[in-house]
Amino acid sequence: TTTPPLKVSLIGAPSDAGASLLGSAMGPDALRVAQLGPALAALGLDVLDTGNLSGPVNPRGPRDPQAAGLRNLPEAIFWTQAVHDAVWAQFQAGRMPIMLGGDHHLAAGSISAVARHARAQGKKLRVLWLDAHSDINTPDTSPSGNIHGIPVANLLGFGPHELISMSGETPAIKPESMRYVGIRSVDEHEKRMIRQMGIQAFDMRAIDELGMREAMHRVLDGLDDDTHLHVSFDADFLDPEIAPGTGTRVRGGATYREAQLCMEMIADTGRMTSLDVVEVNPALDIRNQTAELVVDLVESLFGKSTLINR
Ligand code: HAR
Ligand code: MN
Ligand code: MN
Ligand code: MN
Repeated sequence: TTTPPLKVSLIGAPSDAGASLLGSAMGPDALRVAQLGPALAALGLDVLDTGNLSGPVNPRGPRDPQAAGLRNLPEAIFWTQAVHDAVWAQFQAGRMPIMLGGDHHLAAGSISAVARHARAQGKKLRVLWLDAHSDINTPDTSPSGNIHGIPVANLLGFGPHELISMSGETPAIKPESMRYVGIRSVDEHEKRMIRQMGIQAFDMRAIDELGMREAMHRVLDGLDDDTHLHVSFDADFLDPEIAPGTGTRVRGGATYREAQLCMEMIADTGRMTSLDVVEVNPALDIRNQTAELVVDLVESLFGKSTLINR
């Protein structure tokens, strides 16, 4: 007997409204140029590219006192809702959503839909946040006013009402669902928030000390048939030497081999049910190498491996 192919849907979300440096809005197309769809199809997946959502451009707004000091809040609200709706629609169609950003503010939309889906199925949720940053500022604590620095707080129920209520009035996720991997640029207020909420974090120091293998073993511990696994992959998780095409580079990120092992261990669980790929910025890249690297890693996330054929 043959198992039917996994059905995945690419959802382009070309918005950089959450960032100060423009260009991640071209991320979905950079990933298409790097052959994301064909690469996944070659692994045997049924791939549907739903194209790009449309919405407002980044108006490069100032910090707005009416929006608790955030920039571009109306645009971020529009995009977050659009992404929520598109991700929800793909779940309804029985397909696995892959959201292509765009900057990371969009994950408040994708993951709120994932949480709604998990809740509707009576399942638990685990979110892996692969990033240099913890993205858990609140409007009050954000040093920049950039909304890509706040989506984790939004998902936990902190922030402007429109960014926290897509999936209902209760917070989309609980702190115990979250796992950080690779963080190394965390603001003081964010550290306090992570500690207060008891969020499990494997920062780069933990990865240095434990190795990626043991870190991922712990991150993936306790997943079962009743758990939805979402991966939110920010390109700046990777070391900037190998992934220069992203807006907020932080030295000391995951090496190529560390990132491969991380992806392979997630694939081995067979439990990933949704994915974000964000912060690829071709305007800052050299010959699309960052998108190409990200595609290579996403292939590993879906089980491409050196020796074992599925
Ligand atoms: N922590 C900083 C801020 O809130 C920088 C956030 C940068 N965020 C991203 N996403 N690139 O991970 O402004
Ligand atoms: Mn991020
Ligand atoms: Mn980041
Ligand atoms: Mn390849």
